[in-house]
Amino acid sequence: MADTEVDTVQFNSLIDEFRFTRVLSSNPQTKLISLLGTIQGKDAIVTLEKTHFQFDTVVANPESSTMSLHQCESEFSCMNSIEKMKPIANNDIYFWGMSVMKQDLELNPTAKINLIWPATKVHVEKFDKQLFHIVRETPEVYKRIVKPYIDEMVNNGRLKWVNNILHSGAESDRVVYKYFDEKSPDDGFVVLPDMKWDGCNLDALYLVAIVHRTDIKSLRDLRPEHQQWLIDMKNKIKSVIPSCYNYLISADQLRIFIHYQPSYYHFHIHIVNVRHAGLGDGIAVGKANLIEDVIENLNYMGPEGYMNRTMTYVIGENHALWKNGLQAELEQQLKEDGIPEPPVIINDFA
Ligand code: G7M
Repeated sequence: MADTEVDTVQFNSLIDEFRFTRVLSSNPQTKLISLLGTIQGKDAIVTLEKTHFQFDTVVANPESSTMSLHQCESEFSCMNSIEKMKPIANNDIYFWGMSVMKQDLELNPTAKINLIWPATKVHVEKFDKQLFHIVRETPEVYKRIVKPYIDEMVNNGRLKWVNNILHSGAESDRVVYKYFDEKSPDDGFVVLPDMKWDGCNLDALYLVAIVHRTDIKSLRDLRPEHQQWLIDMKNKIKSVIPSCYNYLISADQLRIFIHYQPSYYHFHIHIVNVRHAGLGDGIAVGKANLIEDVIENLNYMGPEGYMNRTMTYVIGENHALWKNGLQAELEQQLKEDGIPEPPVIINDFA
């Protein structure tokens, strides 16, 4: 089978073989639930996401994520698709109840299913419920704690999916835009739908731009000399992406940002419809850095760029960096800042 074809049979049978272990996380706001289970004895993570409603909206042709868009109020538009209704109550001018809506695998699917199999410990820890903290990463903390972790992550096969996209034609039928000039191969990049996006509902548009160069692992590696490269990439994205979607989204409706810490240490950029708010912490401060701000910040940094900056971000207790030193670092930082430790709360209700 070519790399670009989706192996429907394999996907179906893997989902059939999934044996549930426990719920990793569940979010009623984003309508997402992640389950841990096993398939053939190996850890598997299934994430289910209820799809958004359609109403006179733009639906991309499921065969392609780019040009073939149609705008319609069809039998699947939200009001037209109501098949059954059961009232719950009413009061004065207020009425509420439940409904069953018409579903169709191509035109109005119920949910998007993501499977990671075999899932590594890092995957399970990322999806698992956990407490989060705000921590300051100084340049010294970066060198001592974070850099060794990145070096390990880059060499442990976690970037296989990135290399598959860049060099082995994976997801090539979904690529929205490719820039490559033999004279400057380092400037090359590929834009394609992020695996978080169903590729249909433009309100939830989520693309990822993956660069060809391998010397930039994260925001930390950006220096003033990269500023023009970032500007060019941002301008290409803003010029091309609206045209890929028949200008139903405009350049100023693209939220373009970079995660720190990212999950994958090969430089990539998130491109999301500004209307899309249901992304959990993915677009929150303490994680997402707008590309415009990054470009601007490079004006005020020395030649070492982000390497000399203190970065403040959110880290989960399951993250290896937390256990590898950021927890101890945070305790030290709070002490140095003179922030008192919280009182020990004794539960004597028992
Ligand atoms: O947090 P970080 O900046 O590392 O985000 C990486 C992004 O890559 C996330 O938004 C993922 O949903 C996306 N992503 C991860 N994988 C494994 C894939 C993949 O195989 N294909 C595509 N298209 N996107 C991916």
